[in-house]
Amino acid sequence: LPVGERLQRRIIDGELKGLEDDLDQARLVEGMKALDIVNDQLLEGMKVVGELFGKGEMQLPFVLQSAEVMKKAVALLEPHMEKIEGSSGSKGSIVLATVRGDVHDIGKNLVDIILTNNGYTVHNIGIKQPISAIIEAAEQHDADVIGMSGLLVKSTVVMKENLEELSSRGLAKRWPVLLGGAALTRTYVEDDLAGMFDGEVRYARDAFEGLRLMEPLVR
Ligand code: B1M
Repeated sequence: LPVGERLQRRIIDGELKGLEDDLDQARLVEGMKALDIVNDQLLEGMKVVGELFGKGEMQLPFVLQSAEVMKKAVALLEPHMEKIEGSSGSKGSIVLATVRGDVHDIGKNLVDIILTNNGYTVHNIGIKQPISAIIEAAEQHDADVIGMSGLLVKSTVVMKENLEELSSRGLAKRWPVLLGGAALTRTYVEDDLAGMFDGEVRYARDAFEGLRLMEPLVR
């Protein structure tokens, strides 16, 4: 198999052994960029895992193994990702969390890496975070933006409740909110949620859209 397909296969099979060699080959021999490896190969593999799991053709412990390979691969690639060199100071800051009840953090951590490498300060407070903890962190760090991630359909409801909580505490105008995660849709965020929230809420389909949105959101 070509190395790209081999990497996809590793994610699907949860196969760690030889991962580093394949990543080196992809980068150094095939000349693939670290971020392209993530987007074009690793995430493609993860998509298949999600489909298999959704159809009941893959059991949870194997999904977990796939997630481990994904995490390891991202960690190995991270030092090779393009960074903005010599940018003095931070372009702004964000508190990043996976919402209450949700453990999925691969996407959130990818957002962390992309934003950090591009000059933003990221306070990544982890998974299963209630809105009270998110607000506390945003206050403590005087963050410019609140970022919430969640992959479960349930999490889209939690995000709505979180926005309501920000509103009821009079904090809706204090932080613009960036939302991302597979169960969200642009219409849900930009029509439904934006319609009920008296602050600013934006949807990012992927980490790069998150990066592009940071500049207008940091004020
Ligand atoms: Co779970 N899981 N999972 N899972 N899992 C999904 C989400 C699911 C769609 C799979 C399926 O059924 N096909 C399904 C949800 C169904 C639903 O809600 N309708 C599901 C389920 C059901 C569950 C459990 C309930 C299973 C169970 O226990 N029976 C359970 C949930 C536990 C909980 O949260 N309370 C569970 C557990 C797990 C594992 C622990 C095994 C593992 C997670 C490991 C980890 O994250 N540490 C896992 C995995 C790996 C997946 C799939 C297969 C892959 C997710 C992933 O990492 N994708 C997933 C299927 C799928 O998504 N297709 C699935 C790669 C990642 C880079 O993408 O996070 O979407 P993603 O991030 C993207 C964008 O969304 C965006 O940027 C990233 C790309 O650039 N983005 C942001 C994300 N956050 C952002 C924030 C931003 C901006 C952009 O700004 C703030």
